[in-house]
Formats: sequence, structure tokens, C-alpha cells
Amino acid sequence: MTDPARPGPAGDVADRAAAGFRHRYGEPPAGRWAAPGRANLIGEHTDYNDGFVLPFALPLRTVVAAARQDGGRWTAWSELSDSPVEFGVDEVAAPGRVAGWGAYVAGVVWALRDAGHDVPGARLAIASDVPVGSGLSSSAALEAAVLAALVDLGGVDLPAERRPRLAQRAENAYVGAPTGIMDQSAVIRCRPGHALFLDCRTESVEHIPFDLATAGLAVLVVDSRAPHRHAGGEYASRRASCERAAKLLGVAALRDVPAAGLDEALALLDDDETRRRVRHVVTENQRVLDTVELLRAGRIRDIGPLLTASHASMRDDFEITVPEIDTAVEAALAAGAYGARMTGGGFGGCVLALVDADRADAASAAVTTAYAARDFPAPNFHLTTPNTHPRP
Ligand code: GAF
Repeated sequence: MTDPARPGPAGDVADRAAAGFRHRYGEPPAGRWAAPGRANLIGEHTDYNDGFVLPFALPLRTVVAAARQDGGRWTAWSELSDSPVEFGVDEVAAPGRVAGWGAYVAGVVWALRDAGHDVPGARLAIASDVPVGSGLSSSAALEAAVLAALVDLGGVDLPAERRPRLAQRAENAYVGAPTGIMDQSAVIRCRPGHALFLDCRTESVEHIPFDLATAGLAVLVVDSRAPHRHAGGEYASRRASCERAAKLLGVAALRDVPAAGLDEALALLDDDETRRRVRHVVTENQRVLDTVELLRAGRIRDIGPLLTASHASMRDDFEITVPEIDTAVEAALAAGAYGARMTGGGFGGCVLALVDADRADAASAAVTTAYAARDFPAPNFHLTTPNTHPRP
């Protein structure tokens, strides 16, 4: 959508969306709809293996100001792009006809229509505080906010629990990114002060209390600023090797390999790379379950070692980290974080570190120093507690 390094516009994001609408279309919007970015506490590359994830919503959001427009046409303007997007029913008759950031908007219109819903034409103005290209689900936030706007404007009956699949379909089939269900579920279903324990096979959810502030804790999110090197192709290849491994093991998905059956499963595979991919997914699913148990018991600090083990597994077995990311994790741990790990799809993006709230500055200073020592561009930081703003 834009250069991730470009500083975001100033002012409240909901005000910016409404002002953008008025400026662009010469009238006030009919309403505003929002969706947050997300960080994933633990459970990486488990979603498309029918496994478990534990994301939480960030207090950063994308807001869409919108109103109906006649004639089966959609017009979208974004503060993050110099090029507005306009399309009609022909462009949403089949995937792939709108490219660039507009594909996320067109993809949602296409997915709604393909599911048999009557989607009204609309004018949209988009503003966002979710950094683009940082692995905090700016795409899912955009899809979810556009979806909420179109559903409300058109009086479409689509309950929240059915929206993630539809938004995921826009991303998979229209935009062409073979992602799982985690991000769309997180940005639509997370609740304030909770992490979302999602079973990606059944889509059943449990809202797990994750009250960092009361425990004197915070999550430091470090935007590594590492360029996403080959992220698309590498993501697809990890997914393909998991699917191949599941076939070889005779299971529907790697979720069906229990942690206790890991050694037996690994013995059935004859190449080392596939064995490492499988080990990551199976152990990661177990780490999500263990993290949920600790959080249920109110033992937030004790999840630290699980976060760090998850990182090691992504680095050594799934091989999706990069030097900037590993440096941020090591520096945060050395500065006293209880645990730290990359969050999101990998090959760049963000690290999250669980820290005492009053040690957050020391942790971010340590990461900045470690970056400077390796001549990496300075990282960005967000200090966060789980939050969500379903509506502006
Ligand atoms: C990206 C994808 F969009 C998610 O579906 C998930 O696979 C994640 O990478 C890795 O856990 O965010």
C-alpha cells in the first residue's frame, strides 16, 4: 500500500477517515467502521495446519468511513496511497481484476457477492494506524473494516463468526495470498483485555484473560524494519511442505499429530527438512495449549520460556526468521524480558517481548543498541496491552 517507513499521518484515525471522506466526496459519510491490527502471542504457522493460535488485538486500527453509492460501483480512497481505486461489477465478477491495495477492497466485494450476498455500491475513505508490511495484519484489518462497512450499509445478515472465512477468501482467492484463518479471526473476534484462543479447525474460540496492566507487565512490539525477503514464496513453500508431510503421515492435517506421537511421526519421514517443519508445527501447537493453561491460572510471567522456545523453533526448525529479528529477540532477553519471539508470518515483521512495564524502556534501548552495533536501520517500537476498538 505504501512505504512502511513513511511516517503515518497525525490526528485521530477515525477523524482522519471521516475528514478524508468529506474532502474526497463532498459530503459526510453514513458511518465509520473499524478493525484493529493484531499481534500473535504464540502459535505461528499452525493455523493452516488446522491447529491452535493465540492472537490479541492491538490498540492500532484501520477505520473506513463509507456511504452507499448507486449504480453497482465502488470507489475507495486511502490516506496511505496516492491512487484512489474505482471499480464496478465487471471487476468483481472474478478474482484478480483489481490489483494493488484496491484488491483487498475488491476482494471483499467479490467474496460477499460470491457467497450470494447483495452488496451495495459504496464510497469508502480509509485511514489507518496499523503499519503496513510489518506483520501486524494491516491487510486483515482493511478487509474486516471494509466488510463491516458493506455488511451494515447493505443490511446483509452475516454474523461475526462467519466473517473471518469470508475475509480470508478475499485474501486467498482474490488477492492471491495463501494465508490461514488467524489474522481475519483475530481482527474480527478479539476482545479487549483478552487473547483469542482459536481452534483453527473448528473455529471455536475462547477469550483468555490477558490482563498485562494489572500484573505490571507490557508487551513490547519491535518492528524489525527488516524487508520482507521472499516472504510470499517462502510462506507458500512452508505451507506446501506441511501439507505434503500430512499426506505422508496419513493425517488430514499436522494438527492430528499429537506432541506425544511426534517421535513416531518423525521416524516415518525420510528428509531432515520435512522433519524439522513437522517438529515446529507439532511442538508449537503444544506450546499454545501450555500457554493457555498458564494464562488460565493467572501465571502470565511463566509463559516467557514458551515464547522464547517458540522463537527458537521458528528460527531453527521452520527457518522463517532473519538476522534483524533474531537480534531483537536476543537483545530483549538480555535486557530482562521474560520471553521474546517473532510474531506473524516471518522473514521480517515484528518481535514481541514480555517485559515488566517499568523495564520496557530499558528493553527498547537494548534493542536499539544491538541494532546499531550491527548497522541495521533503527527499529520502531509499540508498547502495548491487548485492546480492540470494534467501532470508532
Ligand atoms: C500470516 C498469515 F496470514 C496467517 O494466516 C498465519 O499463517 C501467520 O502468517 C503465521 O502464523 O500472518
